[in-house]
This record gives sequence, C-alpha cells and structure tokens, in this order.
Amino acid sequence: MFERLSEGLQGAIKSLSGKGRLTEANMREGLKQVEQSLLEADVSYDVVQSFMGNVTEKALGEKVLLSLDPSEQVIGIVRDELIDILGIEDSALSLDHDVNIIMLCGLQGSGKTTTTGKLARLIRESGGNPMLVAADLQRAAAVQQLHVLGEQLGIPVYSEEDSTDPVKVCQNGVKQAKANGANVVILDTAGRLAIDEELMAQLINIDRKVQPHQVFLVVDGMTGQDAVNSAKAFNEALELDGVIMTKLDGDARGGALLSVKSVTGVPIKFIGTGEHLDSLEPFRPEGMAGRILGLGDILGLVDVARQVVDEKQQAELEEKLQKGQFTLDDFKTQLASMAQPGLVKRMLGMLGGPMAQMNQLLEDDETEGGIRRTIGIINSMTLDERRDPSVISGSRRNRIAQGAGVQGNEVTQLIKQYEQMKPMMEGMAGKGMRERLKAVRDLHDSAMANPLGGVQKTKKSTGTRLSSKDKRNNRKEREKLLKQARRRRR
Ligand SMILES: Nc1nc2c(ncn2[C@@H]2O[C@H](COP(=O)(O)OP(=O)(O)O)[C@@H](O)[C@H]2O)c(=O)[nH]1
Ligand SMILES: [Mg+2]
Repeated sequence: MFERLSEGLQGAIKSLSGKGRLTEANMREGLKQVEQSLLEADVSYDVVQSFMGNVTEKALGEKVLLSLDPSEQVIGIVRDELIDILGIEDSALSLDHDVNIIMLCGLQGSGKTTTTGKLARLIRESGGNPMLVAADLQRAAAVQQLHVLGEQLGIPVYSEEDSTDPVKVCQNGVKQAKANGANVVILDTAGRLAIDEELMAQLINIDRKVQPHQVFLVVDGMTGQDAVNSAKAFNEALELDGVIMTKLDGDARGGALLSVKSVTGVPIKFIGTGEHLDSLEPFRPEGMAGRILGLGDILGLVDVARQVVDEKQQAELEEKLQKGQFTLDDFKTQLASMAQPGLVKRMLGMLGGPMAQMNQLLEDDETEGGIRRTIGIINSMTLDERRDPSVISGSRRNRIAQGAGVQGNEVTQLIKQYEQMKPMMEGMAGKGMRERLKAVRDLHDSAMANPLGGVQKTKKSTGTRLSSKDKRNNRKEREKLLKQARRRRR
C-alpha cells in the first residue's frame, strides 16, 4: 500500500539520519524531500502546505537540531503530523437503534456494492443481524450483483422486481428488515460516472424520506484528486457521517487518503484492501501513519490474528497460560491457525518496512510451508516430549528429525523458540484484551523509538555506542552550554 509514498518518505528520513549532526540547511533539504514525496503522491497542494508548515516549524526547533538523534525526532514529528491530518480514530458504527439504517453512496464503480457486502460481514461478525437493500435501479445487473454477494455471505437481500422508485424500495426494505428481526439495514444506492444533479436529487430524496442513521461515502482510493473533489461535492449535498476508501490494495498513491479528511472534515471509517469480502479494515490513523513510514501496524495485526483464532480455543489456551502449562501442543494449535492461505502474507504486509519487504522474498507457499514443517516436527514428538521438551536428548532429537524429514538443528531451533516464547505467553495470562492490547502498543511504541529498525530488531551494545544514559547526559550538557551562550549574548 502506498509503496511510492512510503519509499519517498523513508528515503527523505534516511538521508537525514546519514547526516550525523543536522544543521538548519540539511534539515531543510530533507524536509524538501518530504514535501516532494507528498506532492508526488497526489496529496492536495493546500494540505501539503499546511502539513509542511507544521512539520518545518517543529523540526527546526532548537531541541531537534541539538539532539543526538535528530532524524528520530523528525520521523516522530512527521508521524504525528500524518496522524493529525488523517484525523482521529472513529470507526465505531454506533448501532444503538432497534433497526439501524446505513446508507452507502458514491460514484459508479467506487465499490459501493462490494462494500455493502463487506460491511454486512463485519457487522455480523460482531454479533449484528444485517440485511441488504438493493436500491441501485440504474443498472440492470446491480440488483443481481447484490443477490450474489448476499448468497455468498448467507445474508438476506431485499429487492423489488421492475421497480423504478428507489425511495419505495428502501422504505419497503426497512419494513421487511423490521419484520425479519434484522437490526441493521444497509442501503446500496446507485452511482453515476460523474456527479450529476439527478443522482444527487435521488440520493437527497432517499436521505430525507428514509432517514438513514448514518450516510457513508464510498470513495475509490485509486482515483486520487478526483476522489477528493467528488467527496467534497457529496459532502455538501448530503451531510456525510464518514468515508469508506476502497482499493487501497492497488497502486493507489495515497494522496486521496491524506486529503479527504482535511477537505471534507468527516472521518475515514473503513478502508477496503481487496476484492474479497474479508478485505475491509477499520481505519486506524496511527497504524496507517506507521505503515506509510514503514513502521508497521501492530494493532491491525492483532485484529487479523483475532479473526482467525477461534474463541473456544482461545479460552482453553487462556486457562493453560494461567496454570503455566503452555506446551508445544498449544504452540502447534496457534501455528495451525496461522497456516491459512494468504494470511502470513497479509500479516507481513501490515508490518510494513523491512518486514513487508520479506513479502517479496517469501512466496506464500513457502511461508505456510514453513509453518507446516514446524507442525510436522511437533507431530513427530511423543506426548511427553511435547509437554516437556527438556527430555529431548540427542538420540530423541535425531528420531524426531527423521520422522519429520528435517535436519536435527531445526528441531533444536524449534525447542529454543518455544522456550523463549513460553514465559512471554504465560506472562500474558489473565490480562484482559485491553491490557494485552496495551502490551502490544508498548511494544509498538518501543519500535517507534527505533525507526526503520523494524519491529523485532533489538539493539545490541557494540561497546562503541553511547548508552541512553550517556546520551541523556550529553544532551543535558549541550543544553546547558547553549543556555550559557544565550545568556552571554544577551
Ligand atoms: N482491489 C479492490 N477492488 C475493489 C475493492 N472494492 C471494490 N472493488 C472492485 O471494484 C469494482 C466495482 O465495485 P462495485 O462494488 O461493483 O462498485 P459500485 O458500482 O460502487 O457498486 C469491482 O470489480 C470490485 O471487485 C477494493 O477494496 N479493492
Ligand atoms: Mg453497485
């Protein structure tokens, strides 16, 4: 996602970090590169100007130029500013009515119908009972398309044959939903290739007569500046509650995403990242800023992981963790749930930066093959060995390796991995989801403090590096000197 923007920004920051001590001159040069990357990514001119204004002001502050690691501070400033223009996190679908009506609108081909299906799937996953209404009477195939999606998902679709009045269809659809006991109705409306008055009039009419609780605009993220212009027009006509941006899996430049919030003032709620019905993600500004800067989206990963782990298994695991009984068998279960086609790739993609590049090295098959290999090794162990691998002697190790068709050192490696993981897993026991997320967030933040280092990189002391205490002292010393110099000047 946004490879070019990411590369541009990472390049700018790398060039800063190569400078050793930053001066105002080379800082300005680096910031110029940041500006260039944003413009090339099609971010609106006004947005870039205000972005650069804020970043420059902060980056040229004395503190940054004085600090030992200015590029780290600059990456922090750029990241905070990205988060700022992406808006606050707001992907909640406050479904607090008996029957909640959600209306999707947007240009033709922006992804409304697909998103209707994706959104319904998400709602059902979180315990809702959705129903879809086919209110696009413009194209003959549109109704049929929604029925196909509904069938795939097992979610009911309301439509009327030969109707020409979308308002009626929506009203009847809502009635039907009430009768069926559905608690969410999603209206899939018609679009046009460009904004026209007739389309707007129709949408306004539906809005007024059906009174949806929330109106979301579906925007094609690949259309760049056009997306921003149409978002503006829809927002003026309809009073939107949020934007869903689709097709961010392709070679979208990212400009639309960065501009839409500033230009319309409404939050981005979800992003579409693929044609499949499971490719809709809640929009997280922090995660997105991290992804753009190559720092990864840990919380997004947690979400994906949660989707694939079944609740009952999770409860059983929790119990074992509490008792300090996390065995190789449990490790295997966790791994098996990850061995789904495409999953590893998706997760690596979300990690961003160096981890995402691994994507290109690892073909799907190989990664999942690797997991299967590990599972194979565990399968070759006896139950006792799985419970307590410390009993695995040299001869046992060879037996296991032979059974699994791997080298002996792979068995050793696996056991080492497990032994490192066990205390970490058990340390998580009993912590609620919130605390777990917090732990993950802390991990994320410490990765942030180590920009471009990837998530898993831990710095080892080489003996020649300054410790953070030394750095702190140096910094204090320099600030003291600066203060003295200032006093002298006065
Ligand atoms: N790659 C990708 N394709 C998408 C996404 N959302 C929709 N599409 C595709 O965009 C095309 C138009 O989608 P559709 O839902 O029919 O748009 P509508 O005219 O607004 O209802 C279809 O080929 C979809 O498969 C997305 O997030 N990623
Ligand atoms: Mg459609």
